[in-house]
Amino acid sequence: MFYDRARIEVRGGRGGDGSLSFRREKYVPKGGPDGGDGGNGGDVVLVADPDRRDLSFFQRKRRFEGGRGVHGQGKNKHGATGETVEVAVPVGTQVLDDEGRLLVDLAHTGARAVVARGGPGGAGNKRFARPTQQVPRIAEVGWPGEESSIELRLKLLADAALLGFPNAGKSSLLRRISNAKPKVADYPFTTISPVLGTVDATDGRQLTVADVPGLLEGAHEGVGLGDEFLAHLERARLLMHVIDSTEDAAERFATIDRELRGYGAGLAERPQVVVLNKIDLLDEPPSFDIDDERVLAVLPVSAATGAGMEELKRVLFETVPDAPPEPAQAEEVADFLVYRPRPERRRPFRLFRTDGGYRVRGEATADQLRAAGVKPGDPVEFE
Ligand SMILES: Nc1nc2c(ncn2[C@@H]2O[C@H](COP(=O)(O)OP(=O)(O)OP(=O)(O)O)[C@@H](O)[C@H]2O)c(=O)[nH]1
Ligand SMILES: [Mg+2]
Repeated sequence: MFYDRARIEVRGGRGGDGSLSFRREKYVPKGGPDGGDGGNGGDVVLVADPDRRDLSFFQRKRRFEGGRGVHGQGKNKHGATGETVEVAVPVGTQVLDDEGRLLVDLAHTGARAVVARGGPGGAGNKRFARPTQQVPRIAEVGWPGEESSIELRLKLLADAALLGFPNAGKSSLLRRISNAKPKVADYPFTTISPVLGTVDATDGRQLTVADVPGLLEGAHEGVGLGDEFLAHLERARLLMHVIDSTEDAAERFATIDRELRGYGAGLAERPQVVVLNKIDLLDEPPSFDIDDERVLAVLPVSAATGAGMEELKRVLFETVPDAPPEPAQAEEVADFLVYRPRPERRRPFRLFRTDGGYRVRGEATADQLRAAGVKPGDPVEFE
């Protein structure tokens, strides 16, 4: 089973607490405050990994949490930052927030996106020393990390994609030209999830081709297996439109073309190769005259006998447009399609640990205090 969607929960690590400590040295009767700061919590980062094929991993694991920041200690020792948790996702994964808005597109190998930042560490009591308060008996508690529920969606990254009516012979063709072995049968919708195959040229070049479930009239509105699979075509630079040549090819071409236009996202402008399959069933070569600048070639073939396969491969390598160049620092950047400023990370209130309990500066509700680590029954004092 191929999974192209997943919903996961991510949470940044909690910041470490600041330390409440006083210097103790021989011959120094009253040492000053020396509590160090807590370390920041670790982030959760998605990384586009070419070895991941789909999102099935997230069927088993749905929660990811950054490492906790280490508490500060006496002698001004600051706590270490919590561990960054890297989560591998397939190249081509898009990240959406819980309202379905696109946040990030991890379209290149090595692209990274922080999806939950760790919470800031708390300040140690040394920072609260003032001329008027030389014995600060408070240290700040570390802050919880960001938390959110995000949706992952995978769009296949194939150089070319096969599309057409059910039963046209798309899977049979992919079996012929690539290393993939999708199921073939004489009923519609044999293929119910996309399959990727690699095609090798004699000179060592390689291309990936996607076999996408069959489309019907109205697919862009959800008819048949619907528009989810049209989304997988979005990233293919060449469309290979497969038509059963025993059918009315012009009519089939026009129907599928309407679906591409209806779906939008530039599919109707994509260059195409029309593949007239099943010529072994015809007495005469198929005729399909088309004057359309998107159609770069019309190829009569038979996936059953293998006729026309070498020509099909040759044309494929000739016509697939070059991939757009990878960004110079692919390891560093995710493609942020939508810029949205992060919510302000100022703490709504400050929470301190005291000798016996907590002290709150600012306004805080009971829920907020619980989220910040205060347990029911802990003594809390408001400033
Ligand atoms: N005679 C003949 N039959 C073919 C040819 N190509 C495919 N078929 C048959 O057509 C039927 C459908 O083939 P598939 O490859 O499963 O078609 P598909 O387009 O992947 O179909 P869906 O996955 O249902 O969309 C099968 O019975 C194939 O054996 C061909 O060139 N000649
Ligand atoms: Mg199929």
